Amino acid sequence: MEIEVDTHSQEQKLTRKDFVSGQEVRWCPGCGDYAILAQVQKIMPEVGIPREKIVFVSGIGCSSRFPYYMNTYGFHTIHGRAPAVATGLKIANPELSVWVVTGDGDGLSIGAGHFIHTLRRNVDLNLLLFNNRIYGLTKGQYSPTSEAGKKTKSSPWGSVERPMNPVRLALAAEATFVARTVDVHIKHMAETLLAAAAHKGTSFIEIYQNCIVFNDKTFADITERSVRDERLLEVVHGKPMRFGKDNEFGIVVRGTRPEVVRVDEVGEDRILVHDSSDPNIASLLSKMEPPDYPAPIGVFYERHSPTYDELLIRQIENVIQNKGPGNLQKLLDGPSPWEIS
Ligand SMILES: Cc1ncc(C[n+]2csc(CCOP(=O)(O)OP(=O)(O)O)c2C)c(N)n1
Ligand code: SF4
Repeated sequence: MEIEVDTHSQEQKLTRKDFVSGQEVRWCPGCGDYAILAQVQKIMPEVGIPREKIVFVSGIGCSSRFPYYMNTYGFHTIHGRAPAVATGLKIANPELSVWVVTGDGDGLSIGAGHFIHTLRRNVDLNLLLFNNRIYGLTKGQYSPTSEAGKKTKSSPWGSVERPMNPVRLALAAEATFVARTVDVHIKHMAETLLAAAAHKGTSFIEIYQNCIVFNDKTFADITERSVRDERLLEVVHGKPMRFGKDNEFGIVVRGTRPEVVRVDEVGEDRILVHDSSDPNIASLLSKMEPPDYPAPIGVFYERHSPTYDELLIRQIENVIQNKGPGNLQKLLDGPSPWEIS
């Protein structure tokens, strides 16, 4: 895809509009994808990377139409394979800021292997998973994140599968940045996207996204304005985990289990303080799900580790320094070729 070039010099501060492509947006009216697109376009000037050094890579699905709508480089690849293509891009051109956009079907069904290994390798890219708990593009089949019992065209009597929790999967894959946000909570989404952009290594964000046509209101019980304060727990590093309209509730840990309490009954000192460098806290948060707990959003976990691209490029440089640039033909010819007879 070509960037629509204008006469903006790089010194000139870009705005949200500079990241809007001329492509007609083809999502259904009211789809949560619009809000995500708007926030990504909004934060890009703040990320401060020139457009020609940014690339959005996607697989297949409604969410995967995303690169068309960004006035950056883009690559609409094949189903589930966006992380593999993005890894290649980053290694070939480490100067690029690489973003992967995937859905719960694209990233966690056909693409589950690529998803896990990208996180495990800590490739320096940003991975946004639009979770609408359904296959949108193919008109409403259940996905790996659909709730048990979900009735769809491919599960007419209800899904008998247990849903996957993408945050738990990312933590288990040793991801170095794991976060969750919500399409309707735009301020939170923008902050989370900026935190992901600042992270070196794979940053993973699960974004709860409403598919108004095939799975409307799937997250309404936690995201509707009237219940949001009581059902969402916004975790911030260094801050006590409190929620509720007047922050009247909090999380304490008894033994190994989190528990919801009234802050005035136990005292502020007992409330668990979020530490995003602590994998145990991240694990505990990842297991907290409604109706027993509020749904946590924010940066669950972040640690700094060498990235795959960095290590690989350094290794290649070292080998070239010690052994010379190599000869591909010589490699293909020997040392032990054989002929098929
Ligand atoms: C190899 C292959 N298998 C299956 C499909 C059909 N297919 C297209 S998109 C999709 C799932 C999309 O769901 P999701 O990733 O959740 O994206 P959404 O459309 O909900 O944004 C499937 C199964 C395909 N295009 N290619
Ligand atoms: S089918 Fe669902 S996910 Fe796809 S564009 Fe329409 S509302 Fe969005």
